[in-house]
Amino acid sequence: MEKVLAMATGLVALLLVAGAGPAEGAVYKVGDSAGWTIMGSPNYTAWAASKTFHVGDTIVFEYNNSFHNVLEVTKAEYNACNASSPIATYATGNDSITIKTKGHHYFLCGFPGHCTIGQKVDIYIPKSSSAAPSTSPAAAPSPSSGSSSSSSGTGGIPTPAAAPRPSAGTKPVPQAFALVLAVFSFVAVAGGLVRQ
Ligand SMILES: *[C@@H]1O[C@H](CO)[C@@H](O)[C@H](O)[C@H]1NC(C)=O
Ligand SMILES: *[C@@H]1O[C@H](CO)[C@@H](O)[C@H](O)[C@H]1NC(C)=O
Ligand SMILES: *[C@@H]1O[C@H](CO)[C@@H](O)[C@H](O)[C@H]1NC(C)=O
Ligand SMILES: *[C@@H]1O[C@H](CO)[C@@H](O)[C@H](O)[C@H]1NC(C)=O
Ligand SMILES: [Cu+2]
Repeated sequence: MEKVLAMATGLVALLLVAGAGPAEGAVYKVGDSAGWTIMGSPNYTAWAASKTFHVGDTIVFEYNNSFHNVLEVTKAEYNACNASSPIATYATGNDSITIKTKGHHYFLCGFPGHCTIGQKVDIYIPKSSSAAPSTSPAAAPSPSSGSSSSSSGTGGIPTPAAAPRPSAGTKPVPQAFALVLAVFSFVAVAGGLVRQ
């Protein structure tokens, strides 16, 4: 009986690991159809305000890299349109950037004059975003969450991980949980076989 439970748990856990793929973050093209440009003077502040970003979402900058680039900068540099010492530089013309932390993420075009006339965007994820998980998805798995996973695993019923949330930020947690569960279950099965 214990063996069957453990095997069933392991199967569920493996399905969760395999099925965690589709629950990825949303992808937003900056400026939507306009892309990353100064043509038509898109209002990127208004564009960003129309979205609700979450940790794990990806923003895509599409542009002709003969005329534009993407620089991640500090708040002060963003406000001043100062492109002299960016945190990161992107220049492929098709740059996908996954937002891994809460707070502000400031981007501007480093071509002369472009930022000043509005080619800048602040991707902001409120600290209060996705209040459900108490542990930050961006943080490394903590020892406490690991032990709670294995102790709940003794019951053989994977309750919390069974309902994947739409929010991408929670993805790594159930995936890690399911992996722990799978390993635990197979160990349990192996142990049961030895005892028989
Ligand atoms: C862009 O949109 C924001 C938010 O809607 C607004 O406050 C701002 O005045 C707009 N900027 C321009 C240049 O129209
Ligand atoms: C960028 O613009 C230049 C000049 O208009 C053009 O020759 C080039 O093909 C464009 N590149 C892309 C990738 O669209
Ligand atoms: C731009 O930023 C750099 C580095 O933060 C700083 O040294 C420089 O004085 C700034 N330039 C202007 C015009 O504010
Ligand atoms: C940008 O890259 C994505 C995938 O990485 C691709 O689907 C898309 O067609 C690309 N866009 C351009 C304009 O190359
Ligand atoms: Cu530009």
